[in-house]
Amino acid sequence: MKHTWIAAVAALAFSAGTLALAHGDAPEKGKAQKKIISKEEKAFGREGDPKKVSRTIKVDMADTMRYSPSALTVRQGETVLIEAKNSGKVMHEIVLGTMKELKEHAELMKKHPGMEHDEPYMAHVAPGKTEEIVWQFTKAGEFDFACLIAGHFDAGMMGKVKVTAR
Ligand SMILES: [Cu+2]
Repeated sequence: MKHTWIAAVAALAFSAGTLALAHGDAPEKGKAQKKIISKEEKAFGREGDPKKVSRTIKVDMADTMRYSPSALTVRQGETVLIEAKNSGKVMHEIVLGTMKELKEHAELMKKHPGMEHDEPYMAHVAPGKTEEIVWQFTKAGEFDFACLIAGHFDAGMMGKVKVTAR
């Protein structure tokens, strides 16, 4: 009896190991672990260096299709860690961008609901989980963030980031 139990545990451990392998190079602990930082400048900034994070901003996502807070203020040049928590029971995401880009992206998501993408300015968060975005807001202005999962954007799951000039 004891042997059967040990065998079952070993089998479980083995399958867990295989699962981790199947995951490939998927980041396990969010973007903060990534070594190569993209130099690409977007209208709303660039990927941030985790070592230069000056502030952590917590954003909660709920099945009411709302973010809280839904309005963020950062200083131009500031690198922030956005900690996005999904308190809901369905998948949510937070995608930084300009309203124009986000609208286009949301339309694309409607046509291809299973579309997989991962960029430094977005985090897909499973129910009960927390994921991180490290972003440097290099330009002053008003930007947006939204959940582009089909139906969520249309339900108003969006927020604003105000970047104040330094
Ligand atoms: Cu959502």
